[in-house]
Amino acid sequence: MIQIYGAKISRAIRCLWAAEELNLEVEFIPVEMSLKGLRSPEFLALNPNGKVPVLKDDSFVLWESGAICSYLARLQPEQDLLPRDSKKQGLCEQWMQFAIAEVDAHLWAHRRHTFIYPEEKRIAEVVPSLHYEFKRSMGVLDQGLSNKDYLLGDFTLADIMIGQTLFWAVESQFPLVHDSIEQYVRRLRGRSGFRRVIEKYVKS
Ligand SMILES: N[C@@H](CCC(=O)N[C@@H](CS)C(=O)NCC(=O)O)C(=O)O
Repeated sequence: MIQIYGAKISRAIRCLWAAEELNLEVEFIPVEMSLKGLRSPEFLALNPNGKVPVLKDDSFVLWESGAICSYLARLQPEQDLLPRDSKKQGLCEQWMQFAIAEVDAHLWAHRRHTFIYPEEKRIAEVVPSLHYEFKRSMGVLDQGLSNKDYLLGDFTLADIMIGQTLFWAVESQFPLVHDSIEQYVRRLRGRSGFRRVIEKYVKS
């Protein structure tokens, strides 16, 4: 069975959510989120970057949450979670990369400069620019949604990658700025696939 290494509160949720929407059974392997767990020789042999999520399918190993979600979706192509139509697939990947580069990156930098880095490495002056860039991305997302329930019309991996990142933004008290995005977040949280992830992996 496919194994997903991760933690309850981590980007592994994206992959568990994709698996749930695809009705794919996966085994969740919790990893100790400390340098001891993530930088152990055993874990570094799986992911030299020392981060979760990691997927293991027999001897095949894959890391980076977006790549893992795409791998899972390709196992069930008929469900079009990663659309087979090349133009729709391009748009799906566009939003997946936007999630990482234009939303996740700002939240992650904010976290590093507010509490992850030791105090002497934190640069308080970058924090306003991270809020500025995040807000700008919300404007782009608002336009992308333009009265649609999901970014491509139908639910796809783009919504999983953006959605989990927005849940994280809410926890970090980054305003979502637009009503359309607030409603989108509520719609995503209400999906049965996402609620099963919470029941199976987060609450347990
Ligand atoms: N771009 C990577 C980011 C992975 C990542 O930063 N994971 C976090 C948990 S959500 C982690 O393992 N952090 C440990 C560390 O940075 O040492 C992905 O999307 O998979």
